[in-house]
Amino acid sequence: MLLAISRKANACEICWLLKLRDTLRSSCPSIFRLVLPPHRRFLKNCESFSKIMVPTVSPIKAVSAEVLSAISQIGNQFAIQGDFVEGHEIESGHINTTYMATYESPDGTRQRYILQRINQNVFKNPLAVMRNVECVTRHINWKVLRVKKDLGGQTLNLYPGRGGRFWVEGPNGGIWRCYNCIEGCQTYDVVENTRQAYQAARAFGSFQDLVSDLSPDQLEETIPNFHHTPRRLQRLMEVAAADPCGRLASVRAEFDFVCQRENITGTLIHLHEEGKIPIRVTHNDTKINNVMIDAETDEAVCVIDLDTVMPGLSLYDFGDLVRTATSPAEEDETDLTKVQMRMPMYEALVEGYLDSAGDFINEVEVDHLAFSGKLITLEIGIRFLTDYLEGDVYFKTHREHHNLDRCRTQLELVKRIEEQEEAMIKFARKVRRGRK
Ligand code: GN1
Ligand code: MG
Repeated sequence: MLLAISRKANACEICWLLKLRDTLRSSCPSIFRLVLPPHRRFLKNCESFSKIMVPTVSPIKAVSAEVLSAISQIGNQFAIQGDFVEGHEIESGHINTTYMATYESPDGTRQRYILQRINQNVFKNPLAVMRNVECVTRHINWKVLRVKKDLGGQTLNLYPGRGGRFWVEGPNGGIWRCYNCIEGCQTYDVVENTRQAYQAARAFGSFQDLVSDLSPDQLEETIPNFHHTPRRLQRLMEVAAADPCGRLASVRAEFDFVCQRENITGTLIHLHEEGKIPIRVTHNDTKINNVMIDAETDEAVCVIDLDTVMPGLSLYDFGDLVRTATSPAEEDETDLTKVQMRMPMYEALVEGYLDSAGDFINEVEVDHLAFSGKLITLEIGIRFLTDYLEGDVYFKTHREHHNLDRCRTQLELVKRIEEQEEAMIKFARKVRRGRK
């Protein structure tokens, strides 16, 4: 409860909350333990960040009557019990279109479901995406049930369509699927405290652990070379050479920044080619808003957005956590002075990840945890810049120069990571040593 309140607190209220915490600690130690298990030191770290805490929860948007009717038609194609009562759009993610639909059973109980249309401009083979998602959710649910391995209480489930498959075709085409709604949870675009960072990293590490006995060959590469940073750079070069929208001149500084770092783009691919880091089943989109966090306890409950689950390098998964959890700035922040690499957040990520994935990742992977954050941040910066030069054809945009703003925050974060990379590497090694 304390943390739930603190999420919305202003600076004054935070002081009050911290005082309350101290009172609780001295007068009711048992409640204190209950409220803050088991990583108390993260609340301590949270104090130093209280000034820059920004609560951000995925916005829910009302929809037109026409869209509402389409949602109900699609929902009714799934084996959902009860009657459709309402629907909203969830404005999160740059790729798919997502709605939340509420159904009411005859006894009056209401249940919410997630209906999502796969973006076929991005996922050229949506049925392969569905096969991967089915394979991974089945594997995880089996383990949670039979082996009693759990990652946080709720798991992601696909609902069958009335035709028996786990997807249906929408009235205007498109492939739709239906998931259970993970209740009592929120997602965050910006991490508020180190406890959330620790939890998110532990959840993604647990996810990798849960699928570690699933052969990567079982999954299809739904977007070829998704995290092949040199190819991403090559694509940027091609688009820049053609400059279809005449925007290159205005982004010379960003373009040069990226080119100067060409020598690091192939590092992880080379380590893999040399046999030093293995291909595993990876999530490939581990941004912080892809983990559901319990609204009361700040514990990670479930990892979502399995569309890019594919064979990949686990470091790209850890790296995307660094990209999205260490900075207090939104991905599209225009005031670049707000972009920071907050060391305590990084430390919490390393601890959380090594707590759950530490048994199976190797020394070379540990040595590159910090580097992976820099690399994927550069890679996503390259992708936003490419899309900007191409005329915003891939990522959804909501304002002019949106992709350029996003690119700039990424490149700024690369700089901030470079400044602290040595200390970041040392920290990961220290934690690893301490656990041997
Ligand atoms: C896209 O839609 P969303 O936000 O889950 C993208 C990721 C990027 C991310 C950048 C399939 O993910 O690769 O890291 O935007 N997904 C795809 O925020 O390209
Ligand atoms: Mg995604």
